[in-house]
Amino acid sequence: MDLTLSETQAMVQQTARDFATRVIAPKAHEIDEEERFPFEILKGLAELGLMAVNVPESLGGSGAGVVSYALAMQEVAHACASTAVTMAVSNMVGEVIAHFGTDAQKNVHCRKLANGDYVAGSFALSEPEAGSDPGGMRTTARQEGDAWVLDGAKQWITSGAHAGVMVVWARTGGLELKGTRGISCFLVEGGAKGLKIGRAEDKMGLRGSNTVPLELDGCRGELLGQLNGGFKIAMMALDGGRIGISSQAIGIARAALEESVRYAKERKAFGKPIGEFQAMQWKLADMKTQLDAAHLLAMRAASLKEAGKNFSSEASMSKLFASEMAVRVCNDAVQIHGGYGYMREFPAERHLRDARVTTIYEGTSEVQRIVIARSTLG
Ligand code: COS
Repeated sequence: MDLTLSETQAMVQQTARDFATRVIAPKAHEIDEEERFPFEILKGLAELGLMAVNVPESLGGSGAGVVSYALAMQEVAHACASTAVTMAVSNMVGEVIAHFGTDAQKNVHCRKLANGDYVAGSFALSEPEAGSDPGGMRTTARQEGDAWVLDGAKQWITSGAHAGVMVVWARTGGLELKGTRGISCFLVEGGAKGLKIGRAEDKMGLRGSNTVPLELDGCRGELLGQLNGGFKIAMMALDGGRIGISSQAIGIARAALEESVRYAKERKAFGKPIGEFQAMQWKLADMKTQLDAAHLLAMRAASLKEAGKNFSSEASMSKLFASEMAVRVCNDAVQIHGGYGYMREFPAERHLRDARVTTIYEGTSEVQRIVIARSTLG
């Protein structure tokens, strides 16, 4: 098995790493502290082609593939997890539109997501009473002439207040199409009439990302993909999205490990650096091993998707392992830093808060286990 990166993959990784180190990392603390949406950084990411990494070049994207996307996501998350989730959702929205949109939809929205005309894209599936079970959604859409009109509420929508375009799911089926079968997918433009943005959530982590509830009150949308075929679009998008969140978790955990190593070499106790104690060495060894295992799972899922093979269960394994690994590794990083690890001044505290949601969004660990178990049982 050859794990060597292609020229394109190595270049995308290096481009993302340079920008993350030079521009994003120095601002990460302030973005978190001030809950500041990083407009200027997102513009910079778009200029580097990182807001549509796996969208074809013919639609304005980078066409660099899924492995490149996963590597870029790791680098950005290593610097700032809030910026990374905004980038992840925008990339996912660009891919969904590139895959299911009409030529007109693709040409407008993919290009604007890729070139930064849209600062971000949003993915509006969850509702106040339908998160893990999107088949239970209540938002409806009805046709009025050529247009579709949506009514309902969406919850926890990343970048909702700033998105140029959102993919929004709603019920279109009659009584005979209950559950997952009667759901369609729509494109709603930012600022559309009838789209009301609620107050930004006050979150534990990812405080620089924007998370809002939406109210759809006679909101106009355009059908994306087939009528009543929306649930599959959501599932396919989330399969790919889970590779992005795995990579985000890996990036956060890698930052936590690197800071732990630095601290373990500098901090002295009982007359020597704490890194010379076996208690610290074993912790660092476990952190590194889990991190590399998560990276390999992410690379496998990304390679399968890139090769056009089935990757749903592998993406779930990757997301399950990487997100839970990140919480453990970031928790260990706080422990290694001792009292300082609990202080806002040290990044270890932010990493733990940022990592925590990765076991929840884009499918909880419990949902990932459902997907993996179904595929294992056949
Ligand atoms: N790709 C394509 N199609 C898929 C699919 C996938 N990965 N997973 C399921 N489908 C299809 C099924 O084949 C089925 O099609 P038919 O109606 O033609 O038989 C349909 O979708 C319904 O599938 P299923 O019966 O498995 O749906 P469930 O309601 O049992 O849901 C889970 C399955 C739990 C896996 C799904 O609801 C899920 O992923 N939930 C989490 C949602 C999530 O991640 N939310 C976070 C939102 S973003 S923060």
